Amino acid sequence: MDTTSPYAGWASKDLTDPELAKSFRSGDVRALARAISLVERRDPTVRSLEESLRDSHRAPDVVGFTGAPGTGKSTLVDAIVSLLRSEEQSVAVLATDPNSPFTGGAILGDRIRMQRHALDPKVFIRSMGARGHLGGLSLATREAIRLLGAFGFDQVILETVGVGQSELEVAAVADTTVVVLTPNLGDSVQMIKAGILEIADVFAVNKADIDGHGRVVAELRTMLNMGPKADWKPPIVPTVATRREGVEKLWEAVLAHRRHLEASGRAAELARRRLRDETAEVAAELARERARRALEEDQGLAERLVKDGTPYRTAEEILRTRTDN
Ligand SMILES: Nc1nc2c(ncn2[C@@H]2O[C@H](COP(=O)(O)OP(=O)(O)O)[C@@H](O)[C@H]2O)c(=O)[nH]1
Ligand SMILES: [Mg+2]
Repeated sequence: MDTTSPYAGWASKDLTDPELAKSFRSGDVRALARAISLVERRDPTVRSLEESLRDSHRAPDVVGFTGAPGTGKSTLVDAIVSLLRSEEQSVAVLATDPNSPFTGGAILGDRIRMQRHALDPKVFIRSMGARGHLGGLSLATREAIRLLGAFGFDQVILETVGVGQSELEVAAVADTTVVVLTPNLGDSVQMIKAGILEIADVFAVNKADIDGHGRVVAELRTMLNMGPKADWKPPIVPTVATRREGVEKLWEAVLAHRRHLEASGRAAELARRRLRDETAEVAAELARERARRALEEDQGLAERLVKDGTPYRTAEEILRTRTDN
């Protein structure tokens, strides 16, 4: 069990919300939802919550679904949720939309589609938006995943909306990334442009009930064969999400990739690197906050900065001399 915390070592102010931690521990899903909102807002309360949840830290398995809008990601995820529930596994779905300033209620269509699971306490579905934080979504997503693990979820599924740099960042949070394509050639062109093919551990070629499906699979195979030899060759799984066809095979492929990560030692390496990256991001966030506050509170410092025009020196001075956060 890894209890390393990106906030460890930072003096935390008295921001504890014991009620929240208590409800969270008792398995109150509203406490979980609230904690995720705090994470999204970058609210410092999360730090004390993290401290009080240290002993229940548990890293869940994370699989990400990415691909152009309309390829059937939500339908596939919904089918996988059903599959996991039939195995008595608990599952949380985080739908992330880097372009959406809205949270909680965003991606309404997806929420409606997955409503069949709405009354199941072992299923948690939640969307997260970026709220204008550059890179903030992947940080918030990582923290949300940690909360979901502490809450006790076995599996976490990420669904990203759209294709772009921020989707890649979010996908990098997952242990296994499933790229969803369809017989629509436009999708694959978009994917290639966005560099999304490279991040695929598994391909789902969805809408196998539509013409042109075989051609996309063949193209993909050719493309993969042209790439450098790697120790993992992404399997290509045809699916018809609406009829739940191929979904078990798809999940099998995800599990096979997980076993590969474990067997090759990559899983542990990835976990370690992620925690380090996250800690660096959190440190940057805290330092930025500290600098902003110092320049607001210390007029002398702010004046000197304007007079000398030395942001580096001033930043270093702030980091050296101020210890608050
Ligand atoms: N024909 C066909 N339609 C599908 C399939 N999977 C999903 N769809 C439809 O494609 C549309 C977009 O699906 P959705 O899951 O919302 O895609 P997302 O935007 O990638 O999450 C919906 O109307 C689905 O019913 C499939 O396998 N075959
Ligand atoms: Mg969707």
